Amino acid sequence: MNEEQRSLLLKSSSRFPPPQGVKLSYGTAGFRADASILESTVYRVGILAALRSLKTKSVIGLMITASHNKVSDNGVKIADPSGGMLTQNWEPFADALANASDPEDLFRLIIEFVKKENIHFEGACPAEVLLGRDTRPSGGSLLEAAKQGISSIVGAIALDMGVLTTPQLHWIVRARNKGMKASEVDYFEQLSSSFRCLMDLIPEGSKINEMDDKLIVDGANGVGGEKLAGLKNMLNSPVIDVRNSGKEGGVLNEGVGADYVQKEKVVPVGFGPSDVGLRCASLDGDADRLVYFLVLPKDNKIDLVDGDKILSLFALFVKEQLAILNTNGNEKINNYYHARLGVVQTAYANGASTDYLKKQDLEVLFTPTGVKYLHEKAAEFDIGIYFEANGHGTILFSEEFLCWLEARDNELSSMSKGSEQQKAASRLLAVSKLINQAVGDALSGLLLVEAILQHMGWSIHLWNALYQDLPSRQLKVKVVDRTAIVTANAETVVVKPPGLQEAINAEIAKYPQGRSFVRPSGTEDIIRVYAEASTQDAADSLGNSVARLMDKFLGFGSSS
Ligand code: NG1
Ligand code: ZN
Repeated sequence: MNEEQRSLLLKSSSRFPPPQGVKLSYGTAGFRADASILESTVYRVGILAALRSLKTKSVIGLMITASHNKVSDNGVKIADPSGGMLTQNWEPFADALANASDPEDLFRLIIEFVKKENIHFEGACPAEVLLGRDTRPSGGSLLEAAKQGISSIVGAIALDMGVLTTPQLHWIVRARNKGMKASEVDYFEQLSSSFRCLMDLIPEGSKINEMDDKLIVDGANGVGGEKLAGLKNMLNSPVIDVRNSGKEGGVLNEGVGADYVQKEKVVPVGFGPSDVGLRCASLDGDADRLVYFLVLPKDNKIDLVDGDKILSLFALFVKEQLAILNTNGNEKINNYYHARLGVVQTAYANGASTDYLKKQDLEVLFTPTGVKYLHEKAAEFDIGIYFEANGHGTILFSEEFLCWLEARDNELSSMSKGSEQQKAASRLLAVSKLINQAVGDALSGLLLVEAILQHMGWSIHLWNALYQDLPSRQLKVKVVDRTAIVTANAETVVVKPPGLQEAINAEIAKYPQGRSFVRPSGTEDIIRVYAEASTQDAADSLGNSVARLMDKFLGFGSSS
């Protein structure tokens, strides 16, 4: 590293002192905190993004968002060259960088890391970082901090992409690195054209009635509502009514949004008795989560159609198309590709969904919470479908399978255009273009749900009736030190502190179909308790008993 670089880093970092007495952690989804203390962190993540770009000789994304969290929070995370999350190997460096106490300390860490990773500053290819942010008011000043961080690496370029959903930025980064067209307009064009392709391939006779053509979407007063409003103009159907778009004066994620709807199981602000029975959906603040719901006639309650049910719908459709592709009438065909289809869930998946998926003969796997783990597992399949119950998920297609599928689609188009097999091949190709291959994306997920419902001729009621969720309860418990809990087996078993798992087991044994687990949150300073049982009262009671065990084993706090 030359003298110019050294003095640039030391000088710019002195303008971004870290907050005192705060320990920051990259966690499961980047850094998150009250926006007022984040400038230094975002500046430092800017440096990291530029270094990552130098290391990978690729374009890197930096997204400023705190997703479903309150409007006064903000956060920052990195999109790797593939459009996926930052490689886990770099997370310890991110933590160290964010917590470095002064410019000298920061500089020393960078020097050591650059050496270890063999990063060259004078390479032919300058660092390039694409910046995106959600609609939070703090986004503008944090974006400036990110730019300062990036430009403290000599020659690095920061490109402000403006206000985007998180999945849009990931999509753009992926497309740029694949040499494809990669603007926001290209994103919208790809989504809308593959959606129209799926709609054109809907089997005759599976038209659903007019009332079911309407979809009402809660945009969480965030970026998703605004983007959906643009996207819907490129589609002929369904009729999409966007509420809580952020333009009506509501507050981001306050009484609205996918997280609120999923966790509280009540209607979001702006929905009410006149929506009973209609198909409704909710996005989170940065539009990487999607849940559907039905408004019930009483008490602002809803019937939640969560990520597990979206996963089930996708898995059924993909399985059906694969079956059509691989048979001709009753006979198996010669040009056959045994595509491995897998579905990936976490312990938060409702037990009824897992039972249902297994009964459909699907291979179901579990990973710890955190999209990066699910994504990695799903990528092991030819078609890997993953979803968290909270509505974050997507479908990944392997390059090898896509290559075969394209060739097969061409072959079938010339031999037997319009045959069932050819249509199945075209549908799967359209799905691979519609659904975001980089991360879970509420907008592309929503269009795929809509296309599949039309294809099946299903109302939301029929979809919801695939299986009935077991009643569940989630609680948060504040404890002295959440890291005192150590888990194993995809977070289903506590290994530390000793005796806690036995105590949880004893509670579970009291309830028919009881299941409960606890884990430290990766995004909040709390322990999460999950409980499931045959009735809501039983699930509540099991959850409360396990929450009390947290107090007993980990020191006093308060459950909520
Ligand atoms: P934590 O706080 O680690 O539980 C939450 C979600 C995750 C994931 C991350 C990132 C639940 C129970 N947990 O993580 O699934 O979405 O946020 O946003 O919903
Ligand atoms: Zn989100």
